[in-house]
Amino acid sequence: MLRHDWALAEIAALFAQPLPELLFQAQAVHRQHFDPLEIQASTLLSIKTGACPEDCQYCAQASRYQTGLEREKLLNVEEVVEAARVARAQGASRFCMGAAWRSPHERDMPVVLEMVRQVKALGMETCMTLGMLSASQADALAAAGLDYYNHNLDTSPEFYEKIISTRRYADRLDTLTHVRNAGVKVCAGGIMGMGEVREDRVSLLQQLANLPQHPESVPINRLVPVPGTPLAEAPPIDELEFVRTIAVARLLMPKSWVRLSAGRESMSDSLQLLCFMAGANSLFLGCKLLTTPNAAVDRDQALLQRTGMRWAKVAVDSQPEPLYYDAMAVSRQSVRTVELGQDV
Ligand code: SAM
Ligand code: DTB
Ligand code: SF4
Repeated sequence: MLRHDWALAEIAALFAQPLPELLFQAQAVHRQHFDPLEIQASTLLSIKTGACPEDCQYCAQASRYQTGLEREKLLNVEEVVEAARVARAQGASRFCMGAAWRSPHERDMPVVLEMVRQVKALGMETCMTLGMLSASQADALAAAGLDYYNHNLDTSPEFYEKIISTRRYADRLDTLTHVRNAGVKVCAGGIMGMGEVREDRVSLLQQLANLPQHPESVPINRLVPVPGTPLAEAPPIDELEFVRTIAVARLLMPKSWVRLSAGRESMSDSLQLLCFMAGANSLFLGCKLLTTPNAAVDRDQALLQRTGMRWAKVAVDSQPEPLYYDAMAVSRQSVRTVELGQDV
């Protein structure tokens, strides 16, 4: 049964267990709802880069930090569709488009709506992360056929103001409400390793799990330290604490895709496998995240082959061409169709 009434003490008790116990529980729950051999792959594209007015201390794209990033205007629809085609050929089932905006300007909405329509027409799932949304913007994205909207809570309500001052935690929650009400699937998670303590990780997971409906997708990012940002020198989170966080996210949100998100480039294959065994079953595929490098596609393909795992194939409405790129010679029969939109 899915719960939405987790107390902080209960979550803290899950975290505090011996790691082998916690991993065993997380795996048991994972196997009730998912094929543990399948990993869902999303590819990211920055459709508008840099010059962001916000002050998120981790971010390469905030204009107030000297990160040396080259800013780029909103891409045109053709460039985005071409990138989506490449991602599909590499095995990605979802294409995520991110913009360095506080919130989308009305002037840009027709362009992003067209991006959604055309990427969807390739037979891929679509996701966007454009900052805060009004209810009417969320409705417009839903009408264009957007499958997911990513908007992270990033950290606990208590730690949030140490990381971002240009908007409030409540603003983030309001956007998630607008997305949910519009009927778009919610992708919401956070970043580990920003100097927060375990209580903050407990509190962030409580916020996510106690939403009226669990986010269908929960990205767990490990901070990518970006030179020039205030968090450039943040000490990295302990690896096993990171694994614990994934395991507890899996226990609290059993039917959600838990994504091992930013930070994989600097993780060993063994650590990534441990994260999968703790219940992570999704990742970003492609050599770049938004502005920073990601693990190489060849390395990810090899990781799946070495571990005997495979890409999850996702059912989408229109599928004009085969979605699955058979790079690792996985037989057709072994590609199980995963139905999304679980009843949470
Ligand atoms: N501007 C929009 C917003 O902030 O909602 C969308 C893009 S923003 C880059 C998306 C998310 O990426 C952030 O909420 C944060 O969780 C994550 N992120 C950004 N920079 C990161 C970094 N250096 N390391 C890990 N995660 C990061
Ligand atoms: C999420 O949780 N992680 C992605 C996606 N949602 C948009 C972004 C990671 C960004 C990492 C830093 C960068 O490349 O700029
Ligand atoms: Fe802007 Fe998003 Fe980066 Fe914050 S995380 S500075 S809102 S691009």
